[in-house]
Amino acid sequence: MNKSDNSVLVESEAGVRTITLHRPDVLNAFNADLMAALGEAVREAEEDKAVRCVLLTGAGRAFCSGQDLAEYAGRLDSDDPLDLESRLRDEYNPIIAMIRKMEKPIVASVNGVAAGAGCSLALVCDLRIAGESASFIQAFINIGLVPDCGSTFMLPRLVGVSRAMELTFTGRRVKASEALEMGLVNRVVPDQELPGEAMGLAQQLANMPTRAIGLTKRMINAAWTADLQAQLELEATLQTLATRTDDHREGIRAFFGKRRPQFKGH
Ligand code: T3D
Repeated sequence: MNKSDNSVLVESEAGVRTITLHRPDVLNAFNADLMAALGEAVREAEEDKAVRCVLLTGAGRAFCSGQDLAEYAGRLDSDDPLDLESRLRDEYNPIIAMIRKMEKPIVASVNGVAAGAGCSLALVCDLRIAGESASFIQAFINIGLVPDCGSTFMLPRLVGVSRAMELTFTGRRVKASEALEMGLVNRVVPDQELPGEAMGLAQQLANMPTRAIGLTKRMINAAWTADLQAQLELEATLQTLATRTDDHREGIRAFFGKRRPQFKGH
C-alpha cells in the first residue's frame, strides 16, 4: 500500500507502515489538513492487522515544527481566531491518545528538529531513533504558550521532573547527543544512516510477537497511574491472554526445536 495526500505520505513494507509528515517548506508544521491526514493514517495503521509496526518521520530537513504559526497568527486578532481549545480537544488529543493506546509499536524516526507539538508527537511514540542533526525544542514557552499534545505527561516520565521543568521553562534546543544522554531518545545514528536504521528497527519489531508487544504497552501505560497490587493483577490477566496466542506456541516450539521462531503477530 502506497498512499499520499498532499500533507502525509503512507507506505507499507513487510509489516511496517511508514507515515511521513509532508509539508517540508514549513518544516512539517501542523495545519488542519496535516492533522486530519495524520489522524486518518494512524487510525488505518491501527485497524490494519497486516501492520505490525508504525514508523513516523518527517519529509525534508525537519521532523515537525509544531503548530503552523502562519495559519494561527493570520487569525489571531481577526473576527475568526483559531479556537485552540477545540482544535486540541477534537483534533490533536484524539491522535495522541490513539498513538498511546495502539497495541502495536510506533517508532519516531526523528530526522531533524522536533519543536512544540512536533516535539510532543515524537515523545508520545514508543521509541525514538534520531539522526545526529536532530533536535528537540519545547518551543511553546518561546511564544508564550504552555506545552500541549501530551508533553507534560511524557516529558517528566522520560527525563524526570527537574529536566522537564528546565526544558519547558526555557524552550531551549536539545541536540540529539544530549537527548540520548537524558533518555529522551533510544538511539542516535549518523543522519545518512537514519532511514535504514529506523526501518531496520521497525522491521525487527514487526517480526516480534505483536500481541505480546501490544499487551506489554498496555501494561506500561497502566503502570504510570497504578499501584503495585493493581499492576500485579493486570500482569496476571494479560499474561493469560498472551498464553493463548499462536505466537506464544510458536515461541515454545522454536525453543525446543532449537530454531528461530517465526512469529505471525497473532
Ligand atoms: O494547534 C494547536 O492548538 C496545537 C498547539 C500547538 C502549539 C505549538 O506547537 S506551539 C509551537 C509552535 N512552533 C514553534 O514555535 C516553532 C517555530 N519554528 C522555529 O522556532 C524554527 O523554525 C525552528 C527552530 C523549528 C527551525 O529553525 P530553522 O532556522 O532551522 O528554520 P527556519 O528558517 O526558522 O524555518 C524554515 C521555514 O519554515 C521558514 O519559512 P521561510 O522563511 O523559509 O518561508 C519558517 O517560517 C517556516 N516555519 C518553521 N516553523 C514553522 C514555520 N512556519 C509555520 N509554522 C511553524 N511552526
